[in-house]
Amino acid sequence: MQELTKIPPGQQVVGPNKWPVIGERESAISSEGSWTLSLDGRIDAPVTFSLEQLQQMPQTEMVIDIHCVTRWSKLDVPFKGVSLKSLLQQVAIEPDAKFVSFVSRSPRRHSTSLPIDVALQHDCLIAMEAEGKPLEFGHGGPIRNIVPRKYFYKSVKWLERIELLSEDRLGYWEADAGYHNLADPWKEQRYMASTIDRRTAAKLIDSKDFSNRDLRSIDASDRNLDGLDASGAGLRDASFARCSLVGADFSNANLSNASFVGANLSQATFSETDVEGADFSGANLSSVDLSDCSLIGASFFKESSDGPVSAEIGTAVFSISQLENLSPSQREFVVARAICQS
Ligand SMILES: Nc1nc2c(c(=O)[nH]1)N[C@H]1C(S)=C(S)[C@@H](COP(=O)(O)O)O[C@H]1N2
Ligand SMILES: [Mo]
Repeated sequence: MQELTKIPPGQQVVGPNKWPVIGERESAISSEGSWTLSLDGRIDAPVTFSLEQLQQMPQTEMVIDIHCVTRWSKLDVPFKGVSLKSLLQQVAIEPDAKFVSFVSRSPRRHSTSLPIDVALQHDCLIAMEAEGKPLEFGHGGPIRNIVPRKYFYKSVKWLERIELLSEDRLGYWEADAGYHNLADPWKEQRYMASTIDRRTAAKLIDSKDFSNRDLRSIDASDRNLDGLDASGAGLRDASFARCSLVGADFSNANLSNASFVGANLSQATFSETDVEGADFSGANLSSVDLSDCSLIGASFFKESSDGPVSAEIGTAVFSISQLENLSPSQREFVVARAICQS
């Protein structure tokens, strides 16, 4: 029972020794040259530390639960590094500094931000080790920040700059994908409110054309949307609950965290579609090919108070390698029923 209380609502625990890589990939990041970490912005005299200097500072160990917004969690992961607090104690912060932005050494200058007091309350760790080993490059090594008790998008990989700001500057996922700036997994603060008003949403739903539009968090539930064109659409957090979507085209769409609960998706197209964290419980997936979709954190059944709600997946196609990224119980469900290709 105690383990259950560690899992925030809507999250599932990954299999043992599994740690998915999310967002930017190591292949896009340069590991050339030495790694440094700068503290600048609203600071009297900016400083730059080398990796070796950081390694020689007093190290803090911390065990945290990782909760990704795409609904996977990895519990009890030990990290080691320098506390943000101890780094900030080494510089003279200007009185108007209120926010801290963690900036990544990556092509898109990935970043995320927190109010300074929140960052300190949450015991942010500038981590250089995970699970007793130097942090792997794929997981943001040699230096990443770790923010306990927030969704994991607040924990920037390949950290090279800590910038103090007088006003907040939204991070990459927050500005680009509408991720919630507060990111509390216990309150399910996954996305900001939808940006589309009801009238625009209703018009688009009538036209059955969502192609290449950004319609994050749209509520399209309980509709007949047979033949919908949603190719290339941004549909994170969208609700298609109980819709009829026969033959709909979702190719190249982003359906991260979308709800298809009880929807009829027979013969819909999911080609290179991102369905991370999407909920297909109770959906009809007859003849649907999900073999090249990103499935991290997706679910195909859930237990409800009225018993299990299962997707119909007898004729759906999955690829074995993608199934690795489901939680163990979801994977078992799919493997026992669907067509699984290597
Ligand atoms: N530089 C950088 N940091 C990032 C991201 C990213 O795309 N780029 N993605 C964030 C998200 S959404 C998550 S869930 C975690 C994933 O970390 P992991 O790949 O080590 O699991 O990194 C976070 N930090
Ligand atoms: Mo994430």
